[in-house]
Order: sequence, then structure tokens, then C-alpha cells
Amino acid sequence: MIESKMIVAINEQINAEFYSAYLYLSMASYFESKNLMGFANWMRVQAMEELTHARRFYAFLSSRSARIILTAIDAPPIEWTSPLHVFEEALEHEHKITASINSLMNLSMDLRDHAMTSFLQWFVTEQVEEESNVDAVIQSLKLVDNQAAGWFLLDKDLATRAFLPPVGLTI
Ligand code: OFO
Repeated sequence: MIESKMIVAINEQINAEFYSAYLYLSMASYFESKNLMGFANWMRVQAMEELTHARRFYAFLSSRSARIILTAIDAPPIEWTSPLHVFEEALEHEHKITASINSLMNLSMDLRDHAMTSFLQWFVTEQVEEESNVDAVIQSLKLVDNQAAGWFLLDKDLATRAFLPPVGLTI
């Protein structure tokens, strides 16, 4: 049994995760337009991860016999002033997602929905990693003083990020 309030909130989170994928794909395209293919790769991998986040919520709702209601996804921004600006906006976005995961956690606890609380714990931990991954790139960009020569070196590093499909999660 899952409360309708909880179903609505999780459906909103599914939309937020798809928006995250949209946002990171838009950022990837920005980097491709600047010929920074390693940065673009990092963002495409991030977008793939976001799709798996949406899928996790989808699968969990479905396993509890609740409907998934897909709604329109907002258009993401398309322009930024520098790679640092892109990653600063990515971090700001992740802070918002962390806040929404924390709200879901609070709701599940208020409703005494222990199965949901247990499921959401994965996302609480994941958000720590999400913020830390973005912040690591911000620190590197600050270290190279947001200069083109530094972008070139960092680009090679970010090109090595690979998407690892989560075990046991089918799309
Ligand atoms: Fe789904 O964690 Fe980022 O947005």
C-alpha cells in the first residue's frame, strides 16, 4: 500500500530526473559546440545516469502497483559563458535535487512508509556523490584559472569517464 501523496511526489521526482538528463545533454551539446569533447563525454555519461535514476523510481513505483504518470519536461538552458559557469549551474541543480530527495525522505517518514524510506536511502547516498563529482570538476577548473590551456588538459581527463549500467536494472 502506497499513499497517493507519495505516488504524486515520486512521479514529480521522475520528471525532475528526466529534466536532469535534458539539462546535462544540453550542456554536452554546448561543450561539443566548443570542441571540448571530453567535457561533452562527462555530461553525456551524467545524462545516462539520470535516466537510470528515473528508471529506479519508475521500477519501484511499478513494483508497488502504482501508476507512473509522465508529464511534460521543461526545456533546459542552452548557453553558458564558460565551462566553469556550466559546472557551477550543474552544482546548483544538484543542490536542488538533493533538497527534493530529502523532502521525499521526510514525506516517507511522516507517512511511516518504511519500504519507501529504505528505497530512498540509495538516493540520499547517491546525491552526496553527485554533488562531489561536480564539485571536483569545479575545483579543477578554478585551479587552471578557467583558462583555455587548462581546459584542454582537463578535457582529456573528462574523456575517460564511462557509463556503468547499474546491475539488475533493466530499461
Ligand atoms: Fe539524479 O541526480 Fe543528478 O540530478
